[in-house]
Amino acid sequence: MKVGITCYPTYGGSGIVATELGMELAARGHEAHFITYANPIRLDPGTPRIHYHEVEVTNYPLFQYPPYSLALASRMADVAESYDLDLLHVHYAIPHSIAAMLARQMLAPRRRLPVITTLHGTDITLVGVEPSYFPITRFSIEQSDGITSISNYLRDRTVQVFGVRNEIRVIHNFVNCELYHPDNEKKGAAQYSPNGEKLLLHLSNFRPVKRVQDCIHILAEVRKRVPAHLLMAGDGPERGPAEHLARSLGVHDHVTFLGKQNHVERLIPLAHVLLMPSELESFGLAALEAMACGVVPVATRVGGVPELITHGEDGFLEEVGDVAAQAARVADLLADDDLHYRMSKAGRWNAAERFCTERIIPQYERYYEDVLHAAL
Ligand code: GMT
Repeated sequence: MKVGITCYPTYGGSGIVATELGMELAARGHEAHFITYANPIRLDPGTPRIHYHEVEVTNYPLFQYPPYSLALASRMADVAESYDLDLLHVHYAIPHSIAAMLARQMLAPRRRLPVITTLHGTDITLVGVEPSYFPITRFSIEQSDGITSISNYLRDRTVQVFGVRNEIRVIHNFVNCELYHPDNEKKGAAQYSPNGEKLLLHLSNFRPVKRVQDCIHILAEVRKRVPAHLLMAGDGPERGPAEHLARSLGVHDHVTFLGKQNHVERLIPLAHVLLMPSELESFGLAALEAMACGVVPVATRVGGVPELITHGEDGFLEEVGDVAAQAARVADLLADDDLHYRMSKAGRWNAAERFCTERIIPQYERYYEDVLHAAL
């Protein structure tokens, strides 16, 4: 199959899923054509059967806002025609889905071009419910030839909020378990904690929904019981306030802000525990990547997270904002090697058995077939 993929190419779960999906499809013999404004961060464009088509947005003094969606639609139509794409698979509803529909319409006199939209989370729970985007988000869901969502939670929420009637196929996030695997020796950890403190890790785009400052409070609480060092990987608007908080709580020497990371598969296995104190997560890709690496997640009981983490078995789930409870779980894990070992093994098993690429990618392939046949 020849699949056109559009996503946000910078850091963020939806772009990561789209990029890794394209790479996996290419590895399975399909052609993946990325149509984006920049090379997606985890994409190696030198890979066989991976193509990258940049969207250039020409500006003009008349435009207060450069019309990216129109440039994207034009490029999608052009690439679909030139490379004879079978379908467009867009990640994140706004504006990718609408641009894809315009491309579909542009080609309609000559050929079919089915559009599949994957809903990731904030496109529904935050952006989509904004009054200015609500009607067009609903329209994009209703008019897509196929819709997938990354959790049962997100599917149910979409139906409830938008009242849409078309089928939404749930295809969970996935992880490449060969690339993401445990490192029991954790030798590389010494560069961050020369005194041997165990590492906690937070990995996100530092948006308010991630409650990044909770990580700093958790570290401060944990350190009252057990020595620990916190790695903060990623960047975004909440980084400055988190750095400030670390200084005011007197723990700044025990936190390293790493900024955006290109090879998280090398970083994650160095940690013992992943902190994911989010206000909402439709799934929680970072927790899945951590579990594949044998790192135990301490997270919040929100959204689709319970579809991934079983409380007390392969991670802990606490209430949003309950920093004391989350810190107590972290301290228990750091202080009790047997507990950590059991949960780490269970997490790796869960990731490999239920969410590895071999299980999930065929679900996308089957869905593409279903949509292509339905479109005939
Ligand atoms: O929250 C992020 O990391 C960004 C966001 C996105 O759309 O880029 O992530 C969402 O998609 C991820 C991949 O499908 C999910 O694992 C995240 O749970 C989801 N984030 C939220 O729902 C807040």
